Amino acid sequence: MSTTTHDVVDPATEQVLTTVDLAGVDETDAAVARAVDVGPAWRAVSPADRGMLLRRFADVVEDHREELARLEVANAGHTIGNARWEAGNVVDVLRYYAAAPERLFGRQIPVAGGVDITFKEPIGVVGVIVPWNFPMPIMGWGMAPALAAGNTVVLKPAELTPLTAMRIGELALEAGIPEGVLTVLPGAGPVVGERFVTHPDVGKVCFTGSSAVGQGIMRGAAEHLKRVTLELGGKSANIVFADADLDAAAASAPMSFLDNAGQDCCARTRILVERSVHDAFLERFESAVRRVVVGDPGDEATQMGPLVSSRQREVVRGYVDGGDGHDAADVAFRGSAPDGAGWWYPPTVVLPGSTADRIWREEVFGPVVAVLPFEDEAQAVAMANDTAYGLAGSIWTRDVGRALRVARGVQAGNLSVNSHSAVRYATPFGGFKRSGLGRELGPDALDAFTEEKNVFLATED
Ligand code: TXE
Repeated sequence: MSTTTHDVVDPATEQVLTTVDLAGVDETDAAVARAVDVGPAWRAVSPADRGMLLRRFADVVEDHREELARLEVANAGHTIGNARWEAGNVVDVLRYYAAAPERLFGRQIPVAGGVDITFKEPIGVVGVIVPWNFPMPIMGWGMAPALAAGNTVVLKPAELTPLTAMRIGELALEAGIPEGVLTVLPGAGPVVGERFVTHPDVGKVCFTGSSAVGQGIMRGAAEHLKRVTLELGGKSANIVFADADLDAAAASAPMSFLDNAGQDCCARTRILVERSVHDAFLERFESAVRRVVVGDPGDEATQMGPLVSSRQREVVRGYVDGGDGHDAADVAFRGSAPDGAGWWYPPTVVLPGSTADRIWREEVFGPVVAVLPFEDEAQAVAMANDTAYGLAGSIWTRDVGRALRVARGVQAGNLSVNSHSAVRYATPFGGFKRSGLGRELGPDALDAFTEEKNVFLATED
């Protein structure tokens, strides 16, 4: 029985949308037990039929795309345009991995005395822990490859944003995914999430969230030698060289840190500009930032909505205004934000005194970007790498050789040249250094949700 509930709030209005029962340890254990029970039957579904079920799941999500998008606008404050993309991303990811059950190829390896073959076996029960910043896509990235590979899944959405995950869980049943194969379990991180880590029948934990909690999960997983994938924070660089198309670089830079109100692990929150074009870039960038439409996330014209919670807004304010022994940041200019109810925060551009400033080094997770000049290519790469994180980054230049050199030099998992695009379902996504461990999406995720088994068959006496 649930002992606690959580009020789910619309961040644009501060109105309570609904109250959700939070699972406890007993309910988590029951969901894991069910996932163990149905595992053999799910693995016994033929590869073609498992693919067909995932395709049908994608179709049902697609049929409910607008409903899911509207739900995310209300629950997370995402703009309607983004929320439609996010629901569509679940569809795309399910369709991409629907092809996988029939393509989980092993290998035949030449050896003496017999035949050696490998199989990609499911791990068993996978616990997926989802954060509040991208509830739908991150749910899809965990569950789709896990299910395709024959695992069963227990998934915990974030306390703040459980509604779309709960609805997608219902749609899975509607699509014919057998009961217990995917269980969505709203609950508190330190209760349900932690139980995934300690439960002996959960073979793998797939976590996206803060570095601090990720570290705790890895520590706990070490106790049980449990498999983990960790997708943590970022402080990604947007490097603008003097030979770049400056208009394009300046026009695209605002949404590279303002998308999802900056609550994006790939947000390009450090802009490095070659000194000779620093002022010209800043001038163009300022007018682009001021033009960003911040407001009602349900309005088609809106580009940026509110922050997810008042707590998150306090965190962001703290970084900009200082306090608790920290200096205030030097704000160069700001965009606009509505007054009144809702956890609004304006797009904010700061000019740090040096790379030692807190705002240059730490993940703010809000609509705040810091800009610093650099002298040459070597310094740009050194500055980009002078961070504990290594998730994403952008390089703006017309010189192809430089683009590749710098891309190879920056220690991050996902780099884009003359673009800020970081996520494609067919390509690997994940971080270097403290941004995480392992890769999601693309073919790599199938390896992350399978164990490779080697079988030797003797053919000689
Ligand atoms: O994350 P938490 P929070 C960063 C971002 C943000 C900060 C804090 O900088 O400001 O983290 O956000 C579950 N065992 N990112 O506090 O707590 C929790 O219930 C197991 C970056 O919301 O890490 C939720 O489902 N699970 C990030 C999920 O972990 C636990 C996205 C994430 O919550 C747990 C989110 C525990 N002990 C925040 N404690 C990204 N990489 O994009 C919490 N959880």
